[in-house]
Formats: sequence, structure tokens, C-alpha cells
Amino acid sequence: MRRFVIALTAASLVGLTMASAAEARLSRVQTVVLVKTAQKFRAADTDRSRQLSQAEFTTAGGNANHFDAIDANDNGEIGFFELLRAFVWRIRQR
Ligand SMILES: [Ca+2]
Repeated sequence: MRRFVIALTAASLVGLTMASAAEARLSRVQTVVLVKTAQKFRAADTDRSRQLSQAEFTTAGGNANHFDAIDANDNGEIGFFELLRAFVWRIRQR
């Protein structure tokens, strides 16, 4: 019984460590995506309006054919969270 409890405890600790490692990795990926999106958005938003016009988007290398899909609220501009959602969606498609 004692060996069983020790084995179960060890297995639980290994499982927790693996879960923690996976969570830590996910957290790092989320942070990288968030920081890179913020950097790209800031660089593309040349008039500092906190919105990307279609011209700003394409000048920064965005595909004009994707603009309308990323502009989720159809206001003719891309906000930071619209761009972030597009990046997350793209990552999930890989
Ligand atoms: Ca928009």
C-alpha cells in the first residue's frame, strides 16, 4: 500500500510538472504573440490613431484581400484586438 501511495504521488507530481511545463510554454507563446502583435501594430500605425487604415495595413505588408476579414466590426479600420485575433486565428490554422 505504501509503495502504491508513493508511486501514485510520484505519478501525480510528474503529471503536475508536465502540466506546468505545458502551461508555461503556452503562457510564453501567448506573451510572444501579444508582444509581436503590439510591435507590428505600433509600427504600422504611422498616424498614431490606434487604428490601422487599409493604406497603413498594406504599407506594413498586410494583404489587402485580408483587410475586410480582419476588420471584424466593419468600421473600415483595424484595431489592435482585431489584428491580435487574426494572428491567433492564423497560428491555430498551422
Ligand atoms: Ca475595425
